[in-house]
Amino acid sequence: MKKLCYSLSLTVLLGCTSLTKESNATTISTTIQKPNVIIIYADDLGYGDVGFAGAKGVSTPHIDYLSKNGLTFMDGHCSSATCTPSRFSLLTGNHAFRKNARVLPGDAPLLIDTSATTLASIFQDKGYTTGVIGKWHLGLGDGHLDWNKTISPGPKEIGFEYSFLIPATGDRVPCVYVENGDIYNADPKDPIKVNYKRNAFGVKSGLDNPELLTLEWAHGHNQSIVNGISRIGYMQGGESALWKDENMADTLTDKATQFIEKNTNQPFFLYFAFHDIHVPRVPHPRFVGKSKMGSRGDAIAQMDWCVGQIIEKLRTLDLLENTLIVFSSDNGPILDDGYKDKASELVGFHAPSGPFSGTKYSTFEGGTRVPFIFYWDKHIQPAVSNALVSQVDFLASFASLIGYDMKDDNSVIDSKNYLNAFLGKEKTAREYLIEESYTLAIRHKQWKFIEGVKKIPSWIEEEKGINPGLSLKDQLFQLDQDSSESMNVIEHYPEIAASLKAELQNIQKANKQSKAQ
Ligand code: NG6
Ligand code: CA
Repeated sequence: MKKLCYSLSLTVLLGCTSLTKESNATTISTTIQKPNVIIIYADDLGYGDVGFAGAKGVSTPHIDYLSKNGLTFMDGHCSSATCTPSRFSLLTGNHAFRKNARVLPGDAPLLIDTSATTLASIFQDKGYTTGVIGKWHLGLGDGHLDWNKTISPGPKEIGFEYSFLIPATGDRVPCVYVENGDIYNADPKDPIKVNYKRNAFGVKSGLDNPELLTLEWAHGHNQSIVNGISRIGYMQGGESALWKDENMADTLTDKATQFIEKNTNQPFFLYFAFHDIHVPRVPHPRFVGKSKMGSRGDAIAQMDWCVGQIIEKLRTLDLLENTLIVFSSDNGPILDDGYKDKASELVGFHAPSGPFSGTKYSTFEGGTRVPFIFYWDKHIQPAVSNALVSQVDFLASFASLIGYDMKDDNSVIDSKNYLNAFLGKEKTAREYLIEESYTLAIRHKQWKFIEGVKKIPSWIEEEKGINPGLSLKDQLFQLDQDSSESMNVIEHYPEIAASLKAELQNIQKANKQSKAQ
């Protein structure tokens, strides 16, 4: 077997048995080879959408393999119940409320400060080749974006050497890939124009030309038509570059496996962000009918296949033992997210959020508690962990893994080092955890406090048919007795609610000088 001896092999502090919850003060140092790290990030995949968590009507053998042979977190969270904020936290180590990050239109400027330390920049700093492949949704350019010129700033300016992107989401224009800042397969004679305010180009739309659609829209998504599907936003041109939704999983997986192949002899960090299972769900014909749940289930099967391709590629290249794989999702599940794809009608007994209430957009647990696996052959022992963990901590934890010193770093406020929990060496992690949606919630021990809102956005229930978990008043739930958050007990425990509210405010106030818990 080929042993990988990277020239940059480093000393990593691991294996301390007497750590305090936050301590970096490890005492035993072990020399290990510098591992590759791959974060596989599914989109809108719920806690219960995977086989090992009880999915019905679809099987996910490759994700189940990671779970069975890795460390599966039962209380693992993305930072927010929607995409852009979660991705922002994943990459910056900061909560999205600090930047007021919301779901972005496809022509938004880059949301991440290029001078900030990021998950990518720490790996780059330590000599890794870094790459991002798949859905971006963090904005591109400086606010004066011309899609026909090399786009900057973008992933490169925050630490990704290679990028192959869906710029925003599959349901937003422009429906083209961007490779290293340039439109993939662009034809300079057919420039691309994008407008999110109005149909400035007079193009056909889902609203005016429903006869052209192969997938009907339910709400929103009635503007430019690309590949028979109407999207959010208007675009013109770029015919040669337009993606085919049914080939997207193959295209992205090819790019990811090529990236791995190219970096066989040097350490790499790959952030592989799937389009699946976000809308529009248009799996390749070979996955159609693979589930009993229509296109949403088929997209889960397709996504699982992509995971399998990555594992297989690593195995073929003899890299599996030297690669730490994280599998997770950017927010909870959603059935109807704007297209008539029968996800609700065909869901049957399948519970996308598992035993929890709430989904994408919701403040209840189903909004942020997602599939969450750390797999590292021979280094992480197969187990289940009940530690309270968050993706916001990946930055500081991976910094610890690769020996990046964050002591003097002031751009990262919220990310904390819980490497020992992520490697299965400790059973506990966060004492407090923030969940973002239209409000903020804070978890502590068995308690969950949800801050009241001034107004409950009506569209969450009306359009999406989901319980937003919001109230005009503060709420308190006792999760050990009420995991579905059905009984607000704030009147019984006012002092607990008050202390959690105070802690939430402390965390909100934390800044670069006084970092959060
Ligand atoms: C919403 C879209 C939804 C989805 C979401 C972002 C409508 C009515 N809804 O505005 O379809 O695109 O934004 O999803 O347009 S996320 O996973 O990227 O956060
Ligand atoms: Ca998402």
